[in-house]
Amino acid sequence: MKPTLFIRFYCFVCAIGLASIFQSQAQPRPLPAEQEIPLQYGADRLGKRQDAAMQQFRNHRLGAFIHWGLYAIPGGEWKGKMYPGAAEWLKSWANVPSDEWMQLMQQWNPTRFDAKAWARMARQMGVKYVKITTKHHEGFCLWPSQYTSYTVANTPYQKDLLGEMVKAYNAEGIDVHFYFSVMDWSHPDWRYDLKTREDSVAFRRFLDFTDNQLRELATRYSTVKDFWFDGTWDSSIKKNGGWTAHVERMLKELVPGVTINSRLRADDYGKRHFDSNGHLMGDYESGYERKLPDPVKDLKVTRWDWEACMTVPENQWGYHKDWSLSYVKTPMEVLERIVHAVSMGGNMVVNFGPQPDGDFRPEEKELAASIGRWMKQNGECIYGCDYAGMEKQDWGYYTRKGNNIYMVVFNLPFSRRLKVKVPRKLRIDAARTLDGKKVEVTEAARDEYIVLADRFASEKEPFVICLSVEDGSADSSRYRDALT
Ligand code: FHN
Repeated sequence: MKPTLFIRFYCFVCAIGLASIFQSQAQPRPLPAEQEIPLQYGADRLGKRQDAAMQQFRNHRLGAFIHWGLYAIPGGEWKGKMYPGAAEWLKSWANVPSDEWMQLMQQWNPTRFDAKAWARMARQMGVKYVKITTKHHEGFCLWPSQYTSYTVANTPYQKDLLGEMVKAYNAEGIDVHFYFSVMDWSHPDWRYDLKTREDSVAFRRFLDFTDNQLRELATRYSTVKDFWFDGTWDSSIKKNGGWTAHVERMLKELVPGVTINSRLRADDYGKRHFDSNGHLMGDYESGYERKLPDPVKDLKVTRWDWEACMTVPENQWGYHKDWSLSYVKTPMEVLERIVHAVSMGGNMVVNFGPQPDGDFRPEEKELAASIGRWMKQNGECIYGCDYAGMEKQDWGYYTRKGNNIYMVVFNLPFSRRLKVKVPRKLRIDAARTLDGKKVEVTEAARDEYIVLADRFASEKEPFVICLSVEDGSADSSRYRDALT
């Protein structure tokens, strides 16, 4: 091998090796252009998508997740035993065979389901989009799919739940996103890996079935704005990077402007989310599940669009009867995660697991109402906002929209003086509350201001101060660095 070829090959092997070690963190640095390897199924684009549909996705910032399926019926309990793991995985925890699990369909009759009430609750919470589990790993479809009998049409309820939801959310001005699990425990052709020729043949049938279901969803519900894939981590999918690229293309042809999460994709080498050259596949990174970037160290996330999702108990997506089995976040903790995500240029999706009767548990209703009250007053610092480019301070988070920088204060110091360090050449002209009352701000040192938060001393919830800023030539001649 020629030395240059050898170096390129060596770099490639290192890149693949490192990539697989850090696979789950999924945030590699792109390789220098000259070291990139040719890929057939790598990223379709470099950098963020800039069209109107993507801009809308980004501006929304706050969404809700709905995990609803047969697993809501047992709610974490099988044959008298309570399983503390995620309720939507109960079939797997309790080793229930698929045909036995699917008997639950005979009990699926959510008589208290009221799509309009669900949509009102979402609007009052201030979410701009809702992600609905059209089909979770168990394989039960909330729409009357013609490609399987495991659908809502064959339950006592019969009606197209997904259709009702799409209509009701859209009527409230809320976008609908479709969660879709590729892994389908109910399908005889699903495979975790492809070890034999028979596996490959069966799995090809499975991929055709999945194509049909996706085409069906995209055409039956044409106002869908996003497909959010899950259950794509197994070797069988990683060996079918070409299929994942095809699905993204197919959906984009069927639904102009649709957005697709990074979880769908695998490249030619089975590398997921980011291809072997370090470029994001899909439209936004979707690896932040029940976790967030480090607010100080992980600023690389501001280079691509991303969306995080989180549960309210530690790890329950579907309805679980017993929330006392793990820590349950308070509304203010949930709020802090929402603000944190926006401060890092991401979206946040808060999960709800409706009861089998179609109503929400009281804790979820209370959570939606508290977040909604706060968003009504303070949504200006969330919607359409982005990473502010400011040094993080202990009192909370910054977000930014144009010349407004928002300070979202979660920890008021005893001094009530909030330090604001600005990048060189950024000047703060004024500070105000969101309802327009002046807040005192003083230039305290070079590139540093103090905002006096006296008037907020009695606040019981996080509060917001808006700084009007100007980029340009800050006059720092009054302050000079110490000569040491
Ligand atoms: O296994 C699922 C889980 O049940 C849930 O749907 C979450 C939502 O992001 N996704 C999977 C795990 O990554």
